[in-house]
Amino acid sequence: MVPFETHAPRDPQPALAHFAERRARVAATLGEGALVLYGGELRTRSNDTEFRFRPDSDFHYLTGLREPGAVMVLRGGATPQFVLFVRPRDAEAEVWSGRRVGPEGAVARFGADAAHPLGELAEHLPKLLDGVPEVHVPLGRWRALELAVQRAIDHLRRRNRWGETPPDVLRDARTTIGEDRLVKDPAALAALRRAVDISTEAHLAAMRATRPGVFEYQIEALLEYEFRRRGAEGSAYGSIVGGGDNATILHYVDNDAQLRDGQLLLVDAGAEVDLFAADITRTTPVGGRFSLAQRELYDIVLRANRAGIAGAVVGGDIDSIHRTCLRILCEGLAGLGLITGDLDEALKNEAYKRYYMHRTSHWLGADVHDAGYYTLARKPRPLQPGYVLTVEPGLYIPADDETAPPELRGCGIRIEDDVLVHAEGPEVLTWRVPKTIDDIEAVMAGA
Ligand SMILES: [Mn+2]
Repeated sequence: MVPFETHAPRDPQPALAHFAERRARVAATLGEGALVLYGGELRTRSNDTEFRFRPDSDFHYLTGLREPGAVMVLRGGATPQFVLFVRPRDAEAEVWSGRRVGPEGAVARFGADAAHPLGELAEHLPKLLDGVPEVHVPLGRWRALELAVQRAIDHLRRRNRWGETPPDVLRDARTTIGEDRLVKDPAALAALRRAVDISTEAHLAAMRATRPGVFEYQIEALLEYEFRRRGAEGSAYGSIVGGGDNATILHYVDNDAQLRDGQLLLVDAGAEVDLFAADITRTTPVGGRFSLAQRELYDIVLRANRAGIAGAVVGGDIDSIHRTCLRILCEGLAGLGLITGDLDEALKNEAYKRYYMHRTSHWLGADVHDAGYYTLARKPRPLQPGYVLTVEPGLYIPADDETAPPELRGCGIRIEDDVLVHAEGPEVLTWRVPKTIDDIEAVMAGA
């Protein structure tokens, strides 16, 4: 088997122009203010080994730099505008733990107007913040970064009599950048589309491999093999592979059970490409065919998924999408006898919560649950062209629910698509992942 030849390798030195465009957009919102971000650091996995480094999404979104221990300063009204602080070059350390870009590389390759070793942050930060009225820093995210900013402000305050002016407003940088990240730019969309593409192939492979006797972790391994071999960085989040009543555990990640005939398998998995995430869920019958009762339950969720997607239009909002889905799910639950009485009453008293306990949508982007507020001034935020969101209704029937038909007990179904809002209407990025009963059964039968 030579499965690699058809896939273009990832460019180890990708074009960086879009990062400069993002900085220009964000800088234009800063006025005379400054933005200070930290890229994060290595985290211990056990004893002296670490998790693979994954930079902070905001930091990477504006720099493209993937090194631990880097700080960026972006100023709206002064030069140098874009300043990076990075680990200095160190031949011996680089032999052990990998190449470093160093201050020179930060200028030459990453477009910084100036760059310094990280150890000089305390010396330079007051100069960069002198006369800046407000500082945007992620509040409550990196204690060391907030402390460095605080110290720089203290320094400027003490020097006020000598002509220096401290900032006196701190703003949450996540709000500032979240606004920009909400509307996906061309580079973000290209990465998202590629993440979805790769995830689509992985879900198809998972469907083809699903059969009685297979273990959940084997499906997980297959998904992640497909992600990596097709050039994704890996999984954007812990893959959920849950057969039978494991599918009723929303964040099930044990993935260690053996699949049995008659069960449904819920797979929630997505690849990460250029640090953008796909997020896809499909539910398939382990034995290749849905039972009649399973079809009935599946159809309810599919109808909710489609109605929810139809609501992903300019001026719509994720609260209305959620309510649309809830109504369809509740009608379905009533039809199955799982909730009784008046529909509006059931919606109001949340009788459905036993079977549907999560929200229907979240933003999708560099983080799987992406940046940007959902609610503004206590009102749901209207959708705009360029927003990307998930639509993921589900129904989860507890294994011990005596009111449910026996064949539905321990069934969990979720159908999750990634949707891009256009002025003309919703685009389902994940349209190629089969979701009708016929299409799923055809793929599982070898189509
Ligand atoms: Mn999701």
